[in-house]
Amino acid sequence: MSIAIPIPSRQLFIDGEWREPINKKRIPIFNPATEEIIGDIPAATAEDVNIAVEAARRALSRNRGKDWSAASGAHRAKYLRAIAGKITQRKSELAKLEAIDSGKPLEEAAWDIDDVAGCFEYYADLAEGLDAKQKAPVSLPMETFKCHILKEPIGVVGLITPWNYPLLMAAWKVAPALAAGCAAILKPSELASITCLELAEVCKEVGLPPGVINILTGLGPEAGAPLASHPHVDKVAFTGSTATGSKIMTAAAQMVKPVTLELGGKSPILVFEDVDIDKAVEWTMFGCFWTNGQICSATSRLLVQESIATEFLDRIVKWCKNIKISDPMEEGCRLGPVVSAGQYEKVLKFISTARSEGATILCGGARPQHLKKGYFIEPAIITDVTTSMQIWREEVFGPVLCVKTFSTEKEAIELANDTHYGLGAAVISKDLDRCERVTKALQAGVVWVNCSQPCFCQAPWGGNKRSGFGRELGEWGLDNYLSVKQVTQYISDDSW
Ligand code: TXE
Repeated sequence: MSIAIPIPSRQLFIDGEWREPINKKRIPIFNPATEEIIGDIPAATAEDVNIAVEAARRALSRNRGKDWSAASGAHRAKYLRAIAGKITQRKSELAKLEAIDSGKPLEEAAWDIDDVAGCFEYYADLAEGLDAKQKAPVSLPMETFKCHILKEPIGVVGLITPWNYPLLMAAWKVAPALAAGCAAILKPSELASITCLELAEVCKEVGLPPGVINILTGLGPEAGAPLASHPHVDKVAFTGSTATGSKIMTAAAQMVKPVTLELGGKSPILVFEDVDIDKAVEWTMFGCFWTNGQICSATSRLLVQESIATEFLDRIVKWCKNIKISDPMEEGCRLGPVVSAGQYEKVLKFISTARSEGATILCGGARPQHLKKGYFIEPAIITDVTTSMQIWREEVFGPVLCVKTFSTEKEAIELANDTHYGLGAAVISKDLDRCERVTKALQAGVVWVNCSQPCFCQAPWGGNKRSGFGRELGEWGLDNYLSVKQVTQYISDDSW
């Protein structure tokens, strides 16, 4: 039972206007719950990217940037608040579009839209605060010189985002970029772009100056690659796979332009024997299966202490068997389909490889019997895993949890850090001293203690190792889009 909602038909958003792509091509949109085509989006190519970059540069030079980059932070904050207001007004519709497009349960999509509005509000506050931070003095060891710093927008920025949190990942980049006074070109994922095109409509409605935000939908190699390598794009921020992140970094390196990369993960959750089992089960399940397991920080490797392993596994298997898997628009849905046919095949292949390598699929890992169509996969719990198996080492990005047991804290930490990735990690224990020790030992950019996945736009987000570098959100997110200028003045008694 799918709730019908009209899918808006949009064009590319360039220089404050809707424009057909130069080659007039469009990409079909699939509803992952029904496998039906429900609309299409424009397919930008390098020519459209060039036009958008020119528009963004004009936005920064128009009136010498006075209406945007050289305006006060307080001026820009008004637009950010207006965007937040419009998003909140359209929350119900945007959440439905997000659920239909990405497959995430409607309830979760509605939380995302709240977070999107909250992110724009938060960066409006930071934009206002930016004015007071200008001309911050730097103390020098010589009185004959004085020094201060100016924080200036970095320029035109290319923002390339994924499909798991389509509008929220866009907000994490667009809001701080605009707060800083940059002009942006956003390239959302071709697998889920609908709400990002609605963001364009919102920006048009609030009267954002033309060219300040340009939104180009299209394929990665055709629209994303020319954006990343464009000589007049001053910075690139990317969230997505490690393989694509590496390509973007290579392209940026040719121009010596800065990048921030938020890439894949294989995050562990460490459950010690002293836990409250009910709470530990809830956080483990939420950490792994929220957004259908398609979260870069999903705690997809469970490390559970031997003494409670049997009971814990029984409990999580029961939880998996009772979860409501359905069309994301259905009330009470906890697990929808994965995003696409490609992702569906990829996840099933991971599971069959794990089986052939000797792992045990304790439950799930196949299409639920009651759903004949759609990219649905029952949540899988996988045991008898070795550290050399693909399922232990590589990001699956689907409803799959692999499990290993440990006997000591030292062993748990070693297993947790046995990965090329370093995005998230969680530790669950009543012993807070232990939590602190383990937190320090974990190689991850985000550590959750007695929880997994809560995320606040005030706190820094990002990873280590092959999960990327740079931090989004909080003040760190704003700094991504600011350039620091040193101004040093010679103070002399001489007349000159
Ligand atoms: O990712 P891509 P895909 C992981 C997850 C998933 C896998 C593949 O494991 O199974 O990546 O998903 C754009 N130059 N994550 O193929 O390719 C692309 O159009 C410039 C983790 O969707 O990384 C999209 O806008 N851009 C992740 C964006 O990059 C290019 C979230 C992400 O797509 C490009 C999503 C190119 N050459 C997937 N090629 C996370 N960290 O949250 C593609 N793109």
